Amino acid sequence: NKNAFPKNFLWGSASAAYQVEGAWDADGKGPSIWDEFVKVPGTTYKNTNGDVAVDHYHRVEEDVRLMAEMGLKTYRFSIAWARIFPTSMDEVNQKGLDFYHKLIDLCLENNIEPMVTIYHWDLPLFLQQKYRGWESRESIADFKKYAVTLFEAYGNKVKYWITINEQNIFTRMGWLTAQHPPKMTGEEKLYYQVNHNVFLAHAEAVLAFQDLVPGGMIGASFALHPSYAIDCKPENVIAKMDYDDLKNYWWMDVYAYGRYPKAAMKYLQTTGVAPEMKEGDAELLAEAAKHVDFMGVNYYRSETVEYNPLDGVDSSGVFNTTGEKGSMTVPGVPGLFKNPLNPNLPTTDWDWTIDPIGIRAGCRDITSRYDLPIIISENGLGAFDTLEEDGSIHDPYRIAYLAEHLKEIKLAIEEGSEVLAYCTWSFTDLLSWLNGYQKRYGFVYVDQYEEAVEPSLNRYKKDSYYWYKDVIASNGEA
Ligand code: BGP
Repeated sequence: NKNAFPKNFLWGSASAAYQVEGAWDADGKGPSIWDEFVKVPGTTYKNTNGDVAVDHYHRVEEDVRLMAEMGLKTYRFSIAWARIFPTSMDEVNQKGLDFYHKLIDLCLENNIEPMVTIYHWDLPLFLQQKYRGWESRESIADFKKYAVTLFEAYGNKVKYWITINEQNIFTRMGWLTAQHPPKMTGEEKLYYQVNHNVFLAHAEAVLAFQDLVPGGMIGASFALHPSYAIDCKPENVIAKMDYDDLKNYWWMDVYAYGRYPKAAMKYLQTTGVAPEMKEGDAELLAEAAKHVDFMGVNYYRSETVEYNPLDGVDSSGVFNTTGEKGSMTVPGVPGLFKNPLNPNLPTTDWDWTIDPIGIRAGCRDITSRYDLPIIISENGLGAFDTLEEDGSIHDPYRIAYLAEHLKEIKLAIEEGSEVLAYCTWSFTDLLSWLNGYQKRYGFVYVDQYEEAVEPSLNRYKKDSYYWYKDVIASNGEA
């Protein structure tokens, strides 16, 4: 089992602009759809928002210093579109560009490979107001313009680029379950159309990238939920196939092959919600797919699949946003499948199944189906942490979660998967979109949570910080 991880393996950690930066209107930044969304009472846990977040915008030197001290090899972060284009696509905000120059330069000075996510959910509000954002095909050209601006600004410093983060999640929560902006429920037709538009935007960016960032690597990051049929009843095995086509391959096939899975498309055509494709769309998607360099995988949990009769549960499964175990409801698509909890696996306080083998199953499937390198762009455990009086945080549960997953990634590599990077979610604690600050993921504890009137925002290293430091130093052998 020695040296499964290649010598230049990118040991990393990830974040997203809205979840860490704060400074929501600093230096000319415009509002994003999230800045607006969180102001509506009841949308997030205890109405938490990212106005201050963990103030990464003002503490970027300190945060990168902590990364460097740990020996981190890559830092994945996202760029806030509304810092670059605050109020119109015709005017670039230089101060916004400067902030990311500073962050990127700090990383490079410390031998940390910057990995940029172009879109991690914080669409500029003016685009939502102008043409309803991703619902309009106008978003495609605007996203391309934004991406090209970034390639031109940072292309000579940044090698790794992720176009879109978890398209499957923000579209589902935005148009099916009303948990994200624009807060719509059951808008299936729009949901598929929005996805189609985002695929085209991704494709345009991938193609523009080819000339602007020679030698760079580009792909999309997807929230992968590898699945198991709940048992061997044939209808449950078919349900698993339906689940995979509609919930996994619908995205990965487009990124990797430039086409939608056939059975799923047939099904959507029968139910009348298939996306409308214009002439040239199929060619554009197929062309871009040839230039995708890796599959970005965010992995937290697997799903279990059971046949769901026509009068069964619908997809508006309610998420547990409080950390009260057992408050999640089962989601599903009537006539196809539902996703009960796996009776063989433990869950977190937020009812997320803990399944290290799932990450290996996912890598194996991606390798066999697409033969693409893999970047694990997120993996981590959201948990309650306790800051002790002496400033220590003992998080053996997080260490165990990450260690178990790394063990399986190692096996995946031995089975033939080419894994380039592993980014934990997250480096510092940060805002969990719907779950507030109490659901913590970081190696670094940040004193910031909903109850604190004036949180100090001080940083404290958790036990997991020292553990990951050893993992990196030993290239995964610790
Ligand atoms: C992913 C997102 C991240 C992050 C993570 C943890 O879906 O890409 O932005 O939030 O999940 O999720 P949560 O904060 O809901 O626990």
